[in-house]
Amino acid sequence: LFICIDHVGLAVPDLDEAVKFHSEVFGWRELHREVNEEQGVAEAMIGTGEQGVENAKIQLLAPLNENSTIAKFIDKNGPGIQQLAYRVADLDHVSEVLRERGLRLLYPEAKRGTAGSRINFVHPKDARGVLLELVELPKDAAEH
Ligand code: CMX
Repeated sequence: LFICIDHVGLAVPDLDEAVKFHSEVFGWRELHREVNEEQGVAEAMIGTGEQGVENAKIQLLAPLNENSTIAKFIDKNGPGIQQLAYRVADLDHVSEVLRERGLRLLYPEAKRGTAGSRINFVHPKDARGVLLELVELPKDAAEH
C-alpha cells in the first residue's frame, strides 16, 4: 500500500529560526520552501540533499495565522512532531482502500500539498494517535 516514509512534519513557531537550527545543529539542508495558503502554513522541506540517497525528509511547518492548524497544534502541544507522511503511488486507490478498512480520511478529495503533490490525511483518532498524511508525488517529480 505504501512506498516509504516521505517525511515527518514538525510544527514550528518560526520557519527561519527552525531551518537555521536544524541546519546548524544537525547538518540538514533546505531542499524546498513554499507557502500553502489553503493549509495555512509556511513550510520548508529539509534533508540530506545527497544525490542518489533515498531518505525521508523533515517538513518544517510554521503557521501563517492564528487560525492555522499548526497554530492550534502549537497552542495545545507546543512545538514538535505533528504528522507522519507515507508516500503512495496512487492516492485515490489508497484512500479508497483505507476508507473500506474503516478509517476516516479528512478530505473527500485530494488536496494540493508540497511542490504540487496530491495529499490527504487519516484522522489521528483512526491511526492510533498519529496524524497520517498520504502523499502522491507529481509524476515528473525529481527525487530529492
Ligand atoms: N497528531 C495527533 N493527534 C492529533 C493531532 C495531531 N497532529 N491533531 C489533533 N489530534 C488529536 C487531538 O489530540 C484531539 O484528541 P483529544 O480529543 O483526545 O484531545 C483530537 O485529535 C482533536 O483535536 P483538536 O485539537 O480538536 O483538533 P481539530 O479536530 O481541530 O483538528 C485535525 C485535528 C487532524 C482535523 C487537523 O489538525 C487537520 O485538519 N489536519 C490536517 C491538515 C494539516 O495538518 N495541515 C497542516 C500541514 C499541511 C501539510 O502537511 O502540507
